[in-house]
Amino acid sequence: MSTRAVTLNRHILEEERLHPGAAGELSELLVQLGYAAKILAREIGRAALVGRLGLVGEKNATGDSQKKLDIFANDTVVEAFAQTGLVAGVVSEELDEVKQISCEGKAKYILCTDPLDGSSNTDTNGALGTIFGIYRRDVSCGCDQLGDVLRQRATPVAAGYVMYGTSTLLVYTSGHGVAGFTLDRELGEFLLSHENIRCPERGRTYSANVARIGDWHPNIRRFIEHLTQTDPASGRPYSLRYSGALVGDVHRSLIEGGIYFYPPDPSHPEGKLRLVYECAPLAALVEMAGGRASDGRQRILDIPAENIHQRVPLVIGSVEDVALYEAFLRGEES
Ligand code: AFP
Repeated sequence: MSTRAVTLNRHILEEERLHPGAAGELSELLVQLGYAAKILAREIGRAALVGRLGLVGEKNATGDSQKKLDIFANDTVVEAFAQTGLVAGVVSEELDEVKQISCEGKAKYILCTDPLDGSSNTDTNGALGTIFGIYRRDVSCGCDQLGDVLRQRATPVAAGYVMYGTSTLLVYTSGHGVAGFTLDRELGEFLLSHENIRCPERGRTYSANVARIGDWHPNIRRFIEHLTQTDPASGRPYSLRYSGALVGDVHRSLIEGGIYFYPPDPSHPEGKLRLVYECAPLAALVEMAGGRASDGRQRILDIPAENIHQRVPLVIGSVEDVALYEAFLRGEES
């Protein structure tokens, strides 16, 4: 192992130097995120050995049956951030309300997180992830207005995901490009493995739960027909890849190009994915890497959050593929 390898913590400190006047608080939060990710990587890896697979028998705020790992992941991430004293509140898929942590002046941040994305994959060893967005709060706003930050269409000051797959990857941005780190389990360190990630402008794969195609807008069906027609000159047909975990499908699009979409349907009239802790953090990251993210019509980061568990349609990935989806949806393409 070369000592020239860049650890996550060193990268965070180098990024901090790019923020004149930074006090190191955001860095401290990102270091804690890395720590929580290591714990989750270990526990997810041995969940079947320690009775941590399966359901807890409860439902979360958005009606999903909670898995034991959902609860463990939520407690691990919340605890890791709470102990810094820098977080005023946490918005989580597993918490009905904003969890107020501290009202002190130094608690300048709000964490929005999906602690375990793709939890329907837990018992089948499929891809899993953790999504996070860190927002700065206006400390003049009292603690009971934490949600206000989200209504201001704030863009996260840092965002990213952890992907628990064949290896454990942490991909993040704090405003200066997107970088990816692979967990070296022996060393217990996240090491820089993907420097300055740029999302290819076009891909060759699409990710969507096409079992629902009959419920989608006819223009979306035309978009899929277009993608699946054979035309080597335009790189078609695209292949279908759907992991059941947004993080897994967005990661593929970020690295190889491609598009993920989850349109509205009768059982999800607003879309399925949650704006504040799934879509907005990933939109901030993908845009930073040159990609695009919208609800099919409006940029995700321009959508004000009316409530913390608000759902929106999502299309995200390569800039040309997402733009084409939007053009089809408007009926400009056929
Ligand atoms: P869970 O985290 O509740 O498993 O949901 C996963 C998810 O939010 C996203 O990660 C997937 O892409 C999508 O939902 C899968 O939804 P369908 O099962 O309806 O395709």
